[in-house]
Amino acid sequence: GKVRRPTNFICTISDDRGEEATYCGVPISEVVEKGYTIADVIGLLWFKQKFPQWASQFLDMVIKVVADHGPAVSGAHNTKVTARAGKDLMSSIVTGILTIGPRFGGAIDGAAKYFKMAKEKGMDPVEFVDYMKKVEKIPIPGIGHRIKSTKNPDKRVELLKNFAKENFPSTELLDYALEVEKVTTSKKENLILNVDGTIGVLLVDMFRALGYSDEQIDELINAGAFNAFFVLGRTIGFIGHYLDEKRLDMPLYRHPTDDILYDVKRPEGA
Ligand code: Q5B
Repeated sequence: GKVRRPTNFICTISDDRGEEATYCGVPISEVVEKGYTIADVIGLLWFKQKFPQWASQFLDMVIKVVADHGPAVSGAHNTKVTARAGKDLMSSIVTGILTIGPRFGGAIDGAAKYFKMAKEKGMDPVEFVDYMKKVEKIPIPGIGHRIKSTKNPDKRVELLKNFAKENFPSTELLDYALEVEKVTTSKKENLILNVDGTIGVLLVDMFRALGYSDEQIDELINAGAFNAFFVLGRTIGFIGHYLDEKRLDMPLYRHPTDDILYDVKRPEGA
């Protein structure tokens, strides 16, 4: 009889063998004809499900609000400098993407992980802040901002919070994070629940409401699935900054030497 040869790859998200490709079983023409949004496509290809409207609208909002935050942030800066060195689109935007991490844009997974852990362990907000300082010895992911503060609130955070309050079945982890924010902002006004933190805790609330177990949510966080929203969204901005540099035909960038503290000492004997 026929013997099935073991395959090298397994794919559970899309199929290109028929007349047209499908996203998790949904033909692309249906995706277009039925007006699926980008968030709906993400639902099919990242999470293998069709999100309810409230979740899809939330994810659309996440992508919109993280798409760009000006030229001064690490990723946009790198993209601009690389473009000005004459490099192509892909080379320029990857230098931006590679800056996304625990301090910049990539604190979403960390925020989800630590706030979720603290809530599950029943830590009160003061205890959590103390724990992060003394045990983990890291800044709380999702807390703090260079320019946003209680006096200069982040409009993006307000939009996300308001949407969740009006549309999510529950905002349990957001509510907890806001209690933590009260503790941190009492120490320093820029230690707000930032855009990464807000997205992180709200994604936990969203996936819980969609029926995911705690273990399944942890798996998503560990796989980097929450930071993926920032990577995807901010790439829109990086491409914009790359095209801006090309349009403006900007020359090679050289950093002004008066903005560098040169502290070079000749070693003894050299
Ligand atoms: N302190 C964001 O720091 C920043 C603390 C803290 C407890 C904290 C810092 C941080 C966690 C990572 C995070 C996402 C580096 C930020 C983003 C997207 C963006 C970016 C944009 C966009 C800012 C001064 C004092 C020290 C620290 C204490 C600071 N953070 N304590 N938990 N989390 N946050 N990143 O202001 O006693 O003086 O030694 O790492 O969530 O990336 O627009 O720019 O859309 O592009 O430079 O919005 O908060 O302050 O690090 O010098 O600390 O505050 O221990 O205390 P700063 P630092 P002390 S959103």
